[in-house]
Amino acid sequence: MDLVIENGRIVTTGGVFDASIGIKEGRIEQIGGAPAGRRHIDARGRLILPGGIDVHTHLDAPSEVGSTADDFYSGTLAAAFGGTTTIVDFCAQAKGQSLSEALSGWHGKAGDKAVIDYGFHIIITDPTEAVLEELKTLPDRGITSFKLFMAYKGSQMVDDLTLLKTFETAAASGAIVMIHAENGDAVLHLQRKLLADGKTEPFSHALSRPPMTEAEATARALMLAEIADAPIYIVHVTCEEAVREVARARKRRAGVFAETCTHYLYLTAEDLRKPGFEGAKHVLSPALRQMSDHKVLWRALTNSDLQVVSSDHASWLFEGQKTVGRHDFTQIPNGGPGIEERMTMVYQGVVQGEIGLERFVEICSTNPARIFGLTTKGHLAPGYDADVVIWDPDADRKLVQSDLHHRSDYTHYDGREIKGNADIVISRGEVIVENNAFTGAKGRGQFIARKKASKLL
Ligand code: DUC
Ligand code: ZN
Ligand code: ZN
Repeated sequence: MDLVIENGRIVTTGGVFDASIGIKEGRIEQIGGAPAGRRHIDARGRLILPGGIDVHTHLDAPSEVGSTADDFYSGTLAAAFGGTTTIVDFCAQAKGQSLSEALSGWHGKAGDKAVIDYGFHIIITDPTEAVLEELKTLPDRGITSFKLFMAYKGSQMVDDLTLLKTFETAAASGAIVMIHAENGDAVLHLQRKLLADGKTEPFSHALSRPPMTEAEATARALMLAEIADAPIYIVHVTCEEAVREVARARKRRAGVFAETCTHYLYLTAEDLRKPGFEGAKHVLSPALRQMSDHKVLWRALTNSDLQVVSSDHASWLFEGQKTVGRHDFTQIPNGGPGIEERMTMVYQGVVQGEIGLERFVEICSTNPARIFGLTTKGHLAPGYDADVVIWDPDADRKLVQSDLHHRSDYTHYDGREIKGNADIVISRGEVIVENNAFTGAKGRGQFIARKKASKLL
């Protein structure tokens, strides 16, 4: 073997057990027994997890206030330190661009920078007939998921007919459609009323996007997908009202999936009231909700109404990007960092008794791999990529901005006392994080052409 991990406690969706892992040529060769190898890592007292898979990131994403702070180097570096070994990033089509042009742009951003493996979803912002035709060719190129927005009227928002046509194309070509579910008309109407009343501060963001704007769009998207008999994945579910719609749809049919994001498990709308305009750091869409929703989300993650936790890492700087909206909350770029914090913060759910260890790896790694066609990732078994995290379950530490590796100028969780740490991170058999240092190389990450959804669901 090239590498042997011994004395650790392996965590998979199927159970927790003590065994050695033998790794050869980037893959898991053997689990159990006493393999011999060129290097042995003693994982005594630590957990061995499949590397985290974050299927919702926005690296090097352009906007009117400039690009996100993290490119594919800093973003994937931060991911690795947090125990994530694969991301699926959103490649965003610019208006007038073909999907091929958009994708070659994203390949260019990632190719010589990513330190972990990556795939792309495509965000369709300009759904012309030609683009919808081109969409059919993407699954054969390893792009097996398409994202549409039901919000942001006048820019990315698409109408119901586009939703329906895209669902049909996805179903026929082996892709899954990811939906940002908020009623864009209702949000725009509420934004205008709030601004007319002089309510310009960050808290108005939550008032302009109440839970029903999310629940209505969620229900509509789920039913349109059902009409087209297509698989669907609702991104960033935040609240009880939307979870209820997902749960109802999952009872009706297969192929319905949904995620929440780390911040919706810990932050509330009250965070938008922070003084000094700091509430803008937490302007995320959909908006932050109430403490009671945290419980609902944890419960949904436990009973499988929700299957994934993603970071939705969109690292707009506070200084110079978020502050553009100082006098108008609608101008604050939506999103925040979290790629490095995700695994640790979800692990706090294990510490607090919200979820078990098996469920932790399932929602952070195994399920995202299964839903998005990463067939060699997300599990620890012979034949799988040796993407492995040696996790110290007992590490006590404080999560602070200065320790993180992202280029964002803040973290949502600054100062929180936490437990657990990704001690050693291994990507395709190579140790890339050890002793709190990066030991890999810039650009070592590989593009993963994902398998078609129809083969998996
Ligand atoms: N949707 C996302 O998925 N990320 C950031 C902002 C948004 O609206
Ligand atoms: Zn979104
Ligand atoms: Zn996002």
